[in-house]
Amino acid sequence: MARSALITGITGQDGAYLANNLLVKGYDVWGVVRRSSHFGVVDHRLRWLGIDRDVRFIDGDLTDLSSLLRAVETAKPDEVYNLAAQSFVASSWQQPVLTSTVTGVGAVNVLEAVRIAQPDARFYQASSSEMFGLVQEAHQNEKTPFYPRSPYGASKLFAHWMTVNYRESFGLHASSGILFNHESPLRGVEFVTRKVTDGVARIKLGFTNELRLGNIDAQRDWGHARDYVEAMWLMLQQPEPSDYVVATGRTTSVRQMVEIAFAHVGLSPADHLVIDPDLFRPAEVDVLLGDPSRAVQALGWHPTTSLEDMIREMVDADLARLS
Ligand code: NDP
Ligand code: GDR
Repeated sequence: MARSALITGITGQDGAYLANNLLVKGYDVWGVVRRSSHFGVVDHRLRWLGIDRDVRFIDGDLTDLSSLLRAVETAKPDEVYNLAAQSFVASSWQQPVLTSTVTGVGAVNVLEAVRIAQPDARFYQASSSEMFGLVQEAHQNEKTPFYPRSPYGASKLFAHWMTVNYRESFGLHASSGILFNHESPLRGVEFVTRKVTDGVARIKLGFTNELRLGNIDAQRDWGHARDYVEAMWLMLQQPEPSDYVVATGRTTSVRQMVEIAFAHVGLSPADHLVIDPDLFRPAEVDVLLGDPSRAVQALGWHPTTSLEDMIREMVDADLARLS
């Protein structure tokens, strides 16, 4: 019998790539979707990958434990991936209570649903490098102390520790992937890489002449979402649950990433880039650089896509979409 997986956040970037990955592996894939996402408004990512008809949807919301219990009872999943979140760091200062409720407490609702209705299921929590925040070590690994710098980071840290707690208290096979930034043509346009590739494509096609950004000195360890969802799956195939850092081991400034995107279409940022102080955050995570050694050694995982290739792929996808 085919194994089954339940994904929260299936309409997001990672949810779409993970669903695709699991379908290729032969899983029955179920997705929790918010009522507001229905009627083709948000499942465009699944359609882009050509899998919108291969996934079974269940109405639910991370803030509603009863809907999550029903989802778990219906799907009877072997694996549960909790990817749903208010995931945009900048918005988390404007909506701190919502972010805490969905990104933090929401994860506990999913853990509770699994514990009550399907305690043998394996559980994945989407933890984040934002938990490291104010970084005190050059490379961040599983032993690096946490110091979140936003309501989002603090909410993810709560969810992370609750995942560890459920593993140790109830014996759940609950793993947490501390994933560094990962992008793709399916990335939300509010995040900086996609904002840049979409903006560069618009400038190239003559729709606009400027691109407004905030702090371009921030540095991130950027990988491709397609590679990172494979790491999620690998974690749940291990006999013992654990926590893993998933990263490329290379950090690049926003400024350098912008240059790669403009160069791909033969333009220069100097002619189009505007720094907008309103886009700076109340507190910044200046530099992130992950050490994925444990994931490489224990999971046999490694990143396959360079930042340059990924940004070019994203610019080309945005040019095609806008044309
Ligand atoms: P997205 O923002 O693209 O997707 C978020 C998903 O969560 C969407 O499907 C959204 O549904 C869903 N969602 C939001 N609120 C609720 C709610 N109340 N109930 C149910 N579903 C909800 O995120 P990504 O795909 O980029 O990231 C996936 C996860 O990994 C997130 O938890 C994110 O915080 C985390 N993460 C991401 C990283 C990255 O670089 N991408 C790095 C580290 C961690 P809807 O379509 O209805 O809005
Ligand atoms: P991040 O991603 O906050 O790291 O969280 P984002 O792409 O939003 O920002 C990255 C860096 O770019 C700087 N920046 C800008 N960011 C945005 N969005 N828009 C701008 O105009 C802009 N100008 C400069 C930011 O200040 C920041 O330093 C992502 C999310 O996917 C989280 O859910 C996830 O947990 C982390 O990655 C790891």
